[in-house]
Amino acid sequence: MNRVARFITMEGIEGVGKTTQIGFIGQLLAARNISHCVTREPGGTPLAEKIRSLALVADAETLPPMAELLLMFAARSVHLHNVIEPALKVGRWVLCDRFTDATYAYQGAGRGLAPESIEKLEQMVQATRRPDLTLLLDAPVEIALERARVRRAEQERDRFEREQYEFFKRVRSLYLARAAAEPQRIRVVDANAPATTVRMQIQEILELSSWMY
Ligand code: Z5A
Repeated sequence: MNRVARFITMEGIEGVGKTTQIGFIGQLLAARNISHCVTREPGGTPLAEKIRSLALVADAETLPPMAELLLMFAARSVHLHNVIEPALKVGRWVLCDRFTDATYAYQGAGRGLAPESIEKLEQMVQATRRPDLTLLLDAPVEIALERARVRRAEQERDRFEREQYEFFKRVRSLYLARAAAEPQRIRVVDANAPATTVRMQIQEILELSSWMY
């Protein structure tokens, strides 16, 4: 059967379990012989991964929020051109760990940049490309940060991982506001549950969609 290739993104604050669950979605698709690739932002190609390092690695020199925003869209432009669009064109589904909702959440709500600036870049870089489905894994900030932070010592944390509770609170609120504004595309998954329960919620969302059949 010829299914239309779908572009699915995973979002949420750090530590909610995006990386854990994206692998599971890949297994679900593979079980149905749906050709797909798993990728991430910022990054997903050798060049975009270099841009990721510029944006994430903590450095002595300040990276102004606008420069951070431009790096996110520079990486996205490379990723769209070299991975996402070619995959969708040949019928491969794309599972992407973060996309432009993260820009609204982190550079918009987190860093305080105007959403209008983000919208302009979104239009320029993506034209009409938007995710078909976004799974927003949601958990209280303190739970998610605790999960993420046991993994890395303070000096090994990147520029985002060094941010404080209030920053992630703003990021989470913006994600939830976007989900409320676009309930068809952005589906909220309760990630404050054991990984197997999160998995079941995701499976239900995907299996209820007609795309999988
Ligand atoms: N960023 C941005 O600012 N603007 C943009 O436009 C884009 C990104 C695209 C890198 O993202 C940074 O880029 C990100 C925002 C910024 N920084 N932050 N924060 P990333 O996705 O690469 O980094 P991350 O979000 O920090 O990933 P993460 O910490 O790996 O989180 P995760 O993928 O959501 O979680 P995980 O690795 O699957 O799980 C974390 C731990 O919790 C791990 O030990 C698991 O075994 C455990 N886990 C997972 N699920 C559960 C459940 N359900 N219960 C208990 N424990 C669990």
